[in-house]
Amino acid sequence: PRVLVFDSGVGGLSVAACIHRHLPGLELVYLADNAGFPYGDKSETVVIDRCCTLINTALALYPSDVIVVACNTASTVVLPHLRAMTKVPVVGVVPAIKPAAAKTINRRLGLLATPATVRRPYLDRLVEEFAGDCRVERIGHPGLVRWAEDLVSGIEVPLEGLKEAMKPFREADVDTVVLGCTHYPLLLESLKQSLPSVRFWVDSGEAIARRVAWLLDQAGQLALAEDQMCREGERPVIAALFSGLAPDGITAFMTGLG
Ligand code: DGN
Repeated sequence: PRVLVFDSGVGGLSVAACIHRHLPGLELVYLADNAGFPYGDKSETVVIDRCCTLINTALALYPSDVIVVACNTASTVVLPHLRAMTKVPVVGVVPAIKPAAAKTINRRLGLLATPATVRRPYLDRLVEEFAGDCRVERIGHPGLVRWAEDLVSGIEVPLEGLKEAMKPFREADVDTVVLGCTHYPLLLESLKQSLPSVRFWVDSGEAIARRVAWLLDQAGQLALAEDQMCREGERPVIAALFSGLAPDGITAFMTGLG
């Protein structure tokens, strides 16, 4: 079985890694809209258009059994549109407020996401439904995704800048932080240094991997996806597609998008 993992950039790799740990027999196709990065400052219409067009093109090249929108910012708006576009099951990612509310001891949560995710009404509903009696301090930071992208290119995270950005969490004395953007698990070591008093860091990777497993089980493909042996020595990511590049065969990725 094959799963298409989509994000605006490298953040979805944190999710792909989780899926691979759970389901080593899966083929993964990774699709990054690097020409459209970042999504945190784009309008809903632009994000919806780009996601649908790119995912449609990728599906034509690599028919997949499940689509994972490994981007919180996109998931807040695009899921109904994708589900109307294709019969392939779509898994979205939402900030893990419910598991965080189950962990926190002092009932103070920090929610770290992109500016777009933080201001969407969708997030208010999540907080209302799942945060219970917790106080939720939100940070919608415009720079963190860039720092995560840079880190993957070998550029160090500016620790002082990160400490400064995390000030509202220190002031609110949060003991649990929800990583509400798939880029942020890539920054975990630096985040821990900038907020040493935080006890729990919660992201959505495990929940997504479980959901993918459940969908494959429904389709009778779980045993194959879990198979440790069949792909030993093979690379799980069989293709990485970038909207800003046009290698042979995926020229369509550039058309009107790059
Ligand atoms: N990885 C995306 C998310 O989870 O929101 C980041 C989106 C972006 O491009 N800013």
